[in-house]
This record gives sequence, structure tokens and C-alpha cells, in this order.
Amino acid sequence: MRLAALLIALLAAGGPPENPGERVVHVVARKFAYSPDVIQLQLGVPAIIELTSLDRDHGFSVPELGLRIDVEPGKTARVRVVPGKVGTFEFHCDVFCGSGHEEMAGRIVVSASAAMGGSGGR
Ligand SMILES: [Cu+2]
Repeated sequence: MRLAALLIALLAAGGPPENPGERVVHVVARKFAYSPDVIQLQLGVPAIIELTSLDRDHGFSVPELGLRIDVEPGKTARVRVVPGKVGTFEFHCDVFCGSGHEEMAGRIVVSASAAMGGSGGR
């Protein structure tokens, strides 16, 4: 039963993740907002941001982190990030999507990892 549920989950996600074990953050884009609009990440901890669109083409751009990707309806856009600095980094839609587009934004908050300084527990 568990395995079947896992397989279904993998199929629904469009295939297995590139790197199992990495944290995946799901973000839904629609006119004119992202949900969630605040993404919490940890310094040096890889994460995959998975974006889907509920209506039309959008973009996801985080200039300060050097990230950008197109977000198209019916597809899952994945972008991998390993935050290299602590802080708050704005992201926004960079594909014009109508009046209200300018407000389509959010932020990534990178905090220092609790595990920083440890040398691994194994
Ligand atoms: Cu837009």
C-alpha cells in the first residue's frame, strides 16, 4: 500500500526528483501572486523550488541569487538553489501577465543553518 502511494506521488510530480532527499518547496503562481510568497531557506542547504502556474505564463526571477525560470501552465518548473548568503531576496514575475503584474512578487528568506559548524553526525 505504501509503495503504491509513493509511486502515485512520483507520477503525479512528473517523475522522481533529481536528487532524493533534497527539500522541495512548492510554489503556485497565478495572476498576480505567488503562493506562498515567502520561501524560507537555510544557508548552504540545497533546495528545489518547484513552480506551477494556475492560469498563464509567468516568470520567477531572483536577481540577487542569480535564479530565473519560466513558469508555464501544465508544466512544473524546477530550479535548484543552494543559498550562499543569509538575507532576504526579492523575487518577482518577469513575464508580463497583465495589469497587476508589477505587484507579483515575494521573497526568499535565507537563515543561518542550525547545523552550521557541525562536522556531520555519522
Ligand atoms: Cu507577470
